[in-house]
Amino acid sequence: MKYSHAAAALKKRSAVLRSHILDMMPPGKAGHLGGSCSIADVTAVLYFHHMNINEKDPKDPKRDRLVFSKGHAVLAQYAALVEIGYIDRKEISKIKSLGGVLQGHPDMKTPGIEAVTGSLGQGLSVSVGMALGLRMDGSRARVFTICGDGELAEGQIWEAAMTASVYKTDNITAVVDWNGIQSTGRLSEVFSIDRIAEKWESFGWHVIDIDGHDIPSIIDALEEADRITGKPAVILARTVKGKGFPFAEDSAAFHNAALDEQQFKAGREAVDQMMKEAKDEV
Ligand SMILES: Cc1ncc(C[n+]2csc(CCOP(=O)(O)OP(=O)(O)O)c2C)c(N)n1
Repeated sequence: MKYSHAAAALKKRSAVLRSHILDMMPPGKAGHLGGSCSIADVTAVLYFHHMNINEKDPKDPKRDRLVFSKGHAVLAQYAALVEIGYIDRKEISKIKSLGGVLQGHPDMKTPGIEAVTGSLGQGLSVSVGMALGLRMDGSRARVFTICGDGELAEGQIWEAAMTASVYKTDNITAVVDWNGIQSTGRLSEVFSIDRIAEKWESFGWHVIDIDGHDIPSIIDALEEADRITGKPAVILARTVKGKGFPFAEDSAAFHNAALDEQQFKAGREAVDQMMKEAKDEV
């Protein structure tokens, strides 16, 4: 598919994010490759197209907030924060080391990180609180929250979903990274979560169902979510776990794994191919 110039530029951004994610996982160092790559395209559109951010000030009160409720996938967010310039590129190789700015799960010491997450289920509650607080302050800032489909097994997600709906929280948009796999296998085998769209609808949310790797669809979905008033919106982003790295795609094996030398090399080749394709599409 030929993209518009803006969409092609975003495709290139998501290739760069995947490149940084790979660099956070040199051979022998474990990391959450699968869930970071499934959400990389959504992350690129949010930071480099949709959200209002101040590149000079990660704490600008007017900024839109992005919370990774599925905190283990924060590599995608770190990659974007490096590109924005909030985090020094040199921190990439220091990830998960003592004194490093980037830890395995999100911490508010890291510039651009809005909440401590990693214990699944909590980030949506934090985000609803943020959204209500911003509204009370008369702020026009919006809150975006990335949830995993496996994470939807957490009861707290549904308490937050109810709360957002009761309080007509229309300045929050949740994105469910619907890759069909959690840490140990497919949702259908580990803990089946059926009728996801109907669940959100019955909790009072406006539901948008998209291909979570198609940049124009992501752009349109975020714009649709913005237009919804009087209720929160959720984007169900159909994705592929490990997207972009053929050896890791649609597999639970790379949920949190260390690559070997050969896989890392294959990953680098995949990134080079992604960059080339992104250029060809412009
Ligand atoms: C409360 C809690 N229970 C268990 C875990 C361990 N854990 C980390 S990731 C994960 C699976 C998450 O699956 P999903 O939300 O689908 O994430 P994705 O596949 O997109 O990476 C689990 C069970 C955790 N982090 N928090």
